[in-house]
Amino acid sequence: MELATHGAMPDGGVTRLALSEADIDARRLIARWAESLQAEVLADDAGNCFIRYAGRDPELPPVMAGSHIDTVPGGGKFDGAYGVVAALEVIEAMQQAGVRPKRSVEAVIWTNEEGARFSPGQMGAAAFAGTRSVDEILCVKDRDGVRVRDVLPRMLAALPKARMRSLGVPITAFFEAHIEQGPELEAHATQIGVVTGIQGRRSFIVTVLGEAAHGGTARQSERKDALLGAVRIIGALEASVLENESDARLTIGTFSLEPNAPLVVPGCVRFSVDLRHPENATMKRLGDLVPAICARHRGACAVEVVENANAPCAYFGEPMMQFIEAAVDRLQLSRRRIFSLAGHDSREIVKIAPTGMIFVPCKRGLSHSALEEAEPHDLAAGARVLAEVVIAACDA
Ligand code: HGY
Ligand code: MN
Ligand code: MN
Repeated sequence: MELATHGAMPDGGVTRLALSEADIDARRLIARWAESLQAEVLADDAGNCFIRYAGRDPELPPVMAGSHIDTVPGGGKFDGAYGVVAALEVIEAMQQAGVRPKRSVEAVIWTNEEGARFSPGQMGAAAFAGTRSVDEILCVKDRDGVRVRDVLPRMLAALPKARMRSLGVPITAFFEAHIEQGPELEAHATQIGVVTGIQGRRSFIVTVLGEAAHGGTARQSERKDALLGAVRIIGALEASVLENESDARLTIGTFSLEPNAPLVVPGCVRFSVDLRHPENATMKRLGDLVPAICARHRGACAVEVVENANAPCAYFGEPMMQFIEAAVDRLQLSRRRIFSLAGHDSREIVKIAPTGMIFVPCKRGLSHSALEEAEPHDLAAGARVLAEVVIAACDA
């Protein structure tokens, strides 16, 4: 709740975009919490932050647990933030119980999971996993032309006691607790979701280039109206991509037009296409349709399609799921396996270390909304499962 005050919106939602003042203030707050936990704060060149509780053998690769604290505009209090706070709770519980595990525990804040300001997301986790270069992510610009490299130093300067560490240190395992962001656990009155994997995602930026013209005089037949072109393309995307594909998800999340004036025929329209599907072959087929559909329905305009993310389904594997299930059973909580339709930093970390996710229910499955809600007893149950798996992995 205290974290949610950073970026709080009047409607109860949270807008805490990556590397914004709210994000920086939130990290300052977590660094203060770290001090009271007698834990050390570390950071890397991608802005990922680690709150480290040293183990008996500090040389062993740490067990990491965490998530992200950046949100979408008008997001909720729990998406991401829950996983970071739960990881801090694990450290606090160990510290208060006087438990010093064999391996160190690091609570992690991955930078820019949402990609709402600097796209695509999962930026910090991808840099840690080595799947995206730091140089590349530092050049990414937001819609005002501000680059990651222009704001990252401010965030690091806000953590003066943070010890810089190289990217991608070896880790024993990574665990992410997260709200489900879907209705399944609530519908089945189940306390814990043991996540089997994460559905695939492809995203594109489409630019429709027409010609600005006088809205009153330009002949309809001679217009290169970028808006009408974009509307035709989006209509065709919806018809082609979603037909007979009930598991497909298509989101046109950003849309801008120029010059955006009532009396001017729009000369340029830019919009995002976010496509998801739980099967890789179908994901590939549907994603490959996007450029063809844009070309076919562009009319008199030109169209440019740039694919800026192409992530196949990720799977956490049987051993990890059984490892988490054993912990849930020790705590005598109800559980079910669940496939994540939302993307997470774990998608990147599973490429380099044993990784598992723990879901807890959220009200009506709502997320990326001010209406996002979760019950304290569910959040606590998830944090206890996280503590169980972290301590088990520490002492394995
Ligand atoms: O988009 C997603 O699925 C995640 O919330 N970033
Ligand atoms: Mn999230
Ligand atoms: Mn999210």
